[in-house]
Amino acid sequence: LAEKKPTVVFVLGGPGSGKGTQCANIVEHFGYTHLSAGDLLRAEINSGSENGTMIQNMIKEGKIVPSEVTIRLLQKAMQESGNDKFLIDGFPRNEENRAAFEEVTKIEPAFVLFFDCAKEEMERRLLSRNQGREDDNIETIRKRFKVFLESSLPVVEYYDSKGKVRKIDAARPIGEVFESVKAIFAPKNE
Ligand code: UP5
Ligand code: MG
Repeated sequence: LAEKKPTVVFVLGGPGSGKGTQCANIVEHFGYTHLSAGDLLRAEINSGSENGTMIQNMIKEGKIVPSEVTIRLLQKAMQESGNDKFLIDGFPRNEENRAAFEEVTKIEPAFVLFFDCAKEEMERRLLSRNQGREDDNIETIRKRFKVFLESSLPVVEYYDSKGKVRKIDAARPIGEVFESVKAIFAPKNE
């Protein structure tokens, strides 16, 4: 018998749209393992890996790290988790990420959760986060927005064309956003 493929939900949205915040809530209620591609890359920098400096420079510029690096970290985290349900947060960020993940893992997402939020609101959130992220300064934030619009939104559009996008208005308070998220994950009862 073939091994059962894991369930993957991609969680996408602009910088500061609330991906990490909402994923923490989903984990508590629905038993998924949360894998933030950005967190995995930051951990890789801190581990002193030979790729660390390259990753750090790319994050500082808001650029997308080569797929092979990110996919290797995601696969390793999936294997080590022991779970078979994953929220992949902040990945895929461009068409090449998307195609490479599918090619390497043969996994297609069950659906894509997309947090829709105005740029002004995202900028406000990032500038007041104060968690010492090297990319939370106005110059890098502007670069992150540009990359999001040019490279990441087309991935959302691709999945939308396949009917896989669940779009959430993420500009509301955290609890209200989670009510909408819950409605997507909860088993439907008539
Ligand atoms: N907050 C959250 N929800 C709120 C709400 N509803 N109302 C008011 N405030 C709210 O939230 C951001 C802040 O807003 C927090 O202070 C929160 O309390 C508040 P958070 O949940 O952290 O938002 P999130 O969408 O996760 O924002 P994040 O900054 O993590 O998004 P990015 O997509 O920019 O960052 P990520 O870590 O995914 O990527 C960083 C960089 O890594 C990228 O720019 C890129 O250089 C690199 N990267 C890759 O190269 N490849 C990848 O695959 C992934 C990342
Ligand atoms: Mg995040």
